[in-house]
Amino acid sequence: MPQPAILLTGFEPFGGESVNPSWQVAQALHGETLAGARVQSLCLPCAFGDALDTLGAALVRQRPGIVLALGQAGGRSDFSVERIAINVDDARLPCNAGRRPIDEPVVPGAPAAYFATLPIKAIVAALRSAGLPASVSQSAGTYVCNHVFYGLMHALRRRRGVRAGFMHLPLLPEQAAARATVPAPPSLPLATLVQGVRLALVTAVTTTADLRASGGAET
Ligand code: PCA
Repeated sequence: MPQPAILLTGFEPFGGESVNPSWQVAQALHGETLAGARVQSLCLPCAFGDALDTLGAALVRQRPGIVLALGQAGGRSDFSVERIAINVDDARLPCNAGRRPIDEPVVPGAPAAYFATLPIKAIVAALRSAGLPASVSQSAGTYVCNHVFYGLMHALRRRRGVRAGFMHLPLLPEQAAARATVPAPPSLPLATLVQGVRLALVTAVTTTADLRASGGAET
């Protein structure tokens, strides 16, 4: 039986960078068929509001069965599988459209948070078994990535059977090398990022009940 399509999103560069690993990875996987499910990739603007307009149109047009949104997380060292999206925008940097919301809801009047509906524990376990560093993350921040993650989960709240989530990725080595910080921030090569996201998607397609394994943290 053919599997429902996968919508895989990445972001355009932001914060003065010329690349964003999330879009590099999504682009590399566009058109692949994983465990019977075809991947369709989409680049989102790194802009409050506009990103959700672009994503919302794709959800209507493509009717995916699985959605994985990807984003860059400078400073993180592993595949960071997000557990929860929160209903707040609080930007330290202006987004690419120059917007800098402070303590505004993503969706006024909507719930404080939504949980990812992808099997996050199974994804972390699959990546680790393949020798790739991964963990559950308890916060996707309060910038455009969390905004997209929250808006995605809100848009899908009544779509039974459609599962979605968010994964943050470390920088690419060339981005880390160009940063002025000492030591340079952690990074993973593009081929490794592509391998990990591919495995995460295969796991999402083939796992319906998540693993019961600890993915917690004390802080
Ligand atoms: N990372 C940013 C926004 C776009 C991206 O790739 C974030 O973590 O919010």
